[in-house]
Amino acid sequence: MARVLILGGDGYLGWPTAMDLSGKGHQVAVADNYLKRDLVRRVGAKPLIDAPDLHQRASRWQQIGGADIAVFEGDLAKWEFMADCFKAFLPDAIVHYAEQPSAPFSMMDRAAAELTLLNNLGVTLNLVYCVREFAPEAHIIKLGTMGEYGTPNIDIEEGWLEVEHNGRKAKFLYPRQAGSLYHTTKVHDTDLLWFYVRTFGLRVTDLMQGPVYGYKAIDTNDPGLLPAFHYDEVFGTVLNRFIVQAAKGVPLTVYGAGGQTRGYLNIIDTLQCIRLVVENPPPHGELRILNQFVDVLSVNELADLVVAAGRRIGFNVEVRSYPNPRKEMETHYYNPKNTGLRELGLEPHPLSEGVLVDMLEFATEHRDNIDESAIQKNILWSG
Ligand code: USQ
Repeated sequence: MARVLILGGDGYLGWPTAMDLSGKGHQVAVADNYLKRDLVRRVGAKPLIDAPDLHQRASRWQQIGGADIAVFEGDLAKWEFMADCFKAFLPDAIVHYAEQPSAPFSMMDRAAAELTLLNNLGVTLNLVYCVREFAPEAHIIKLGTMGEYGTPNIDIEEGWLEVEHNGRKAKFLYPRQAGSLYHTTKVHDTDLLWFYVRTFGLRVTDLMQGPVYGYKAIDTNDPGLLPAFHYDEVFGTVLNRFIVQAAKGVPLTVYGAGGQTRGYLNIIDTLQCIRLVVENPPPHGELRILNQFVDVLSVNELADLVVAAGRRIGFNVEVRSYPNPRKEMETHYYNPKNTGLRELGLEPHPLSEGVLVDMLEFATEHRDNIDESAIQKNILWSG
């Protein structure tokens, strides 16, 4: 059993990861400064249901029989705070979610771009040095994104590409061309980690994750333990947004032609992937890159699935094409590999009508909380 420190433990994925690992017998600590809550407020949005703070959630977890989850509140971009967390907890593994996670937020204006760049890279650099100074055996598990690769016109490999040039061969990081400043900071993270793996001999897993959907990560109906579920334009991922739009009776917001294709996964599978990676660390001096998604779908296909699931429960879901606020290819080749996590033992939960109906029922139950004005604010990539 490992001592796992979760950076960004308050987020949509951070808190569920904490409960899941704790429930499986690992000793868990979470660290966060509630930056995302603050940014969500700043853009005039809120989650579908309010999430209690980390101390409250950790004590609810204990009340339902969970083990102690240690809570550190503070800014991980500040060296002293992260160093104190490490000295107090001495982790065997660190799951790094502590980044500004929204592509639209990073494209809002100069100040948002600066916050995204400085926070995301600052936390990653502090993490590298904390591991070197206080926990040199520890395994860094970094959440990257499939968006690092962009949408190239060739197959997407798992992190690396063999190149043959003028009769000689070498292996490089797969070429990256991100589509937002947020995604670009993830590219920078990967470069930074690869540099320090080569230089300090760290052991790192960099997970290229696609957009996540779902509201229920572990088997509890306690609303205080559910993930913070966002549906606004800035912090909601596309399928979670479509579900809330369908529950509210507003048309689904398909951007442009809707042929944009990504690799999606249920939050349940995110937790499974993290657990498998925690329990199977790579050797020192290795940067292991794994593509973390289950279903490859276009935005149009997602919308069609939500329409069909809605019909099953008597909803008449409308779909509308909006002028695309982003700069991205709207029809493109997309063939990413994802064998690494299956080899580690991932048992995927593909997207099904049953899952969509369950999500629609959840959103409908909280329909009165849906703020229609947060759904579409039109943050233009071009400024
Ligand atoms: N989209 C729509 N309508 C909407 C919202 C999105 O058509 O109302 C489209 C977008 O244009 C895009 C696709 O759906 O083509 C996915 O958008 P998204 O907002 O679900 O995903 P993205 O902005 O790429 O970011 C999300 C998470 C981020 C994570 C990333 C994985 O916010 O933290 O890294 O998914 S990935 O997309 O693979 O890079």
